[in-house]
Amino acid sequence: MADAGALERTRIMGVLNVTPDSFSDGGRWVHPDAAIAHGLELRAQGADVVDVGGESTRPGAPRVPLEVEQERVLPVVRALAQEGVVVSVDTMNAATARAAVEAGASWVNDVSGGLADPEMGRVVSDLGVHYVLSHWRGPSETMDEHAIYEDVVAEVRDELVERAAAMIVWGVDPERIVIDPGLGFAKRAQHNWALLGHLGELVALGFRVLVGASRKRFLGALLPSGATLEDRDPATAIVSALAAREGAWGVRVHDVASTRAALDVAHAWREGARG
Ligand code: PMM
Repeated sequence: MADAGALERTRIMGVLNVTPDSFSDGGRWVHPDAAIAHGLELRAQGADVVDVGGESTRPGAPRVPLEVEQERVLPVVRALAQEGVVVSVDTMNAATARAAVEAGASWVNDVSGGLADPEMGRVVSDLGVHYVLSHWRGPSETMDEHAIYEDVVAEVRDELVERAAAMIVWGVDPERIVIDPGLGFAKRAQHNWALLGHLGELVALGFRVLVGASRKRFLGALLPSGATLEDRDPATAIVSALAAREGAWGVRVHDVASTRAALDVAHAWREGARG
């Protein structure tokens, strides 16, 4: 069969939360040296981008002052970028996005899709960086109240398109936008599964799509009671493989090694289908 060119590999964004209270890894990487070492480990395991966050978004989490967020993330962003790691900053704050890019980040991952800070569009456009825009309906403190949908797939799709259009009006290059269904953000388990089951409808919009299912509660609900957060990693890896099959551009995960293996299988499988 004629070679149609190499298949694109699904990218891995490794999670590095420099917070005392993230649901999945809170407290483990608060010290900058530990965070930097873990960021390097994520890259060694196969992360294409390391996503550094200083504000927990677990349900009910309070907002963190800007200075605290920046004290947490900037030294880690700077050190990892100096080591040649491709760094993303996970922030809803335009000032933190700007400071992190000045420290070497080349991605801004904004779970609020530009809704939390009206300056975000201007800053991302100015900086010319890649921008992950997630579906969001309000801060973590109150997001569960907004998990009300008649047709979750259509509503999330339309709200993402609206936010992407707003970013493009600010001057953000559409090629630099990655959309994300924001699993768990104002969504119950059935909403997350509907969005995953219809992921192709987001991919069909033409933007790159990122999926962040890693270790989330809706995966834990499939496991026996007493299962730990790490016990959710095999389910996360399977989501990664299935998301790749649906055409996702990338996945955001805590355990890079298991997702790397799952994506390698998915890639070989797709190559096999072309032979
Ligand atoms: N989820 C969390 C944080 N940041 N960013 C993106 N783009 N997508 C997500 O689903 C997402 C995110 C939730 O918290 P975690 O950092 O502990 O996974």
